[in-house]
Amino acid sequence: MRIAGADVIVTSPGRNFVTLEITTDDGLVGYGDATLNGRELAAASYLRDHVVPLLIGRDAHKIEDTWQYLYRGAYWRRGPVTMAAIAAVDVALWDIKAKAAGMPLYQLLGGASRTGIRAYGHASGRDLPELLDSVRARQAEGFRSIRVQSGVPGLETIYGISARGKDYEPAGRHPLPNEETWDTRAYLRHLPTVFEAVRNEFGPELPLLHDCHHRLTPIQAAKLGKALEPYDLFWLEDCTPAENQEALRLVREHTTTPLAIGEVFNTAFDYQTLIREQLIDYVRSAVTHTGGVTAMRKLFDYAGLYQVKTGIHGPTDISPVGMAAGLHLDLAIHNFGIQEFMPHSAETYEVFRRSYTFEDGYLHPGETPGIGVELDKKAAEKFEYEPAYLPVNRLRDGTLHDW
Ligand code: CS2
Ligand code: MG
Repeated sequence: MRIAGADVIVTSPGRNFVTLEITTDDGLVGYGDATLNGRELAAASYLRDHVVPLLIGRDAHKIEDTWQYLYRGAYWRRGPVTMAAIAAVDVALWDIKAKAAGMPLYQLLGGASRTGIRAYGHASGRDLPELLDSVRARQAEGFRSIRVQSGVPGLETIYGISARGKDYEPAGRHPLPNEETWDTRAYLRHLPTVFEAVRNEFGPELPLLHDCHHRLTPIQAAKLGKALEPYDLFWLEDCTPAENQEALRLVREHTTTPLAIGEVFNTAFDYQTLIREQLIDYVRSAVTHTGGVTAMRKLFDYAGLYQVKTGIHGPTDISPVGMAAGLHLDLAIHNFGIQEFMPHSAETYEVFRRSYTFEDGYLHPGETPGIGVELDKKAAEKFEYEPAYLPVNRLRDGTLHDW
């Protein structure tokens, strides 16, 4: 089975997505996601200009060899653009292989290790009453594990907080990135009071998560982890920027709050110290940004040796194609932890027809052969690409800070 064609589709049904469509000489079609939020056209060009010409005529069944050909063959390794492009090819080829086998992808990965995929949803509020309402709304939708993000008094707009009743979407369609203001001391003072109130309201059972979004120094992260221990978090995410893996050693020495990290990582090497020294509890990579199913499987097996579990990144900037690929891994691997799930908009689902389901707090990829997501090209054409940027973050004195 040879690759006969490859097409890069950039569409914007509610937000921008980059999708690779691979067709084979016997008529099978596979999809892969290469969406890189705020830098979409770089991934699209990498695919169109540098990868598609290499794919035509290759054996579509040779997934491992194609992965190595694109990774080692480029000479220039790693990085978000390269790894998103490789991921798109890899997922499209797994989609095709599973369709050729007449099986949902998870069967090719070893079969189901569980009946459903525990998912967490996002609750947020500018103040406590709004946040408590938001937790109740997620529970009403069926979520049994909930990420809690709260506004901080004195700060106008911050990461993770949506306007009342609206879904959170950080990428703004403005000519320049939005500017947000940040004050770490105010955040560190406020957040434990928020978790105390949420625990008082919802009791000890509900698994609660929180995302620091790379904003703290190691000692600040250690302090926060310690302060949150009474509220028994499921995890504290991205507490430090983590380019420096050693930072987590200091955090780990001071707190038993479980740590999750890695949504901006691209390869297993970004986790090498973190996993080997058991400095984290969950790996947060997305299939889309870490080189696809082939690379994620290896990363997860490596993590499993050290009792580190998974928590695949699942925001709306992972397309339903990338989401579905992750769900097949979630179902098949042994060391699954939890899956993030931010449902996409109705417009997005109009373009990406999916077979995955969410019911009673659990996701399932469905039984359709392949990954179970098809792109409707006619629908995609209606939504033209619009430049969008993630916000930037500044301290009160104007210093640029991690967003
Ligand atoms: C995130 C994302 O889901 C998460 O945990 O941190 O919301 C992240 O900000 C976006 O994926 C950025 O594109
Ligand atoms: Mg995050």
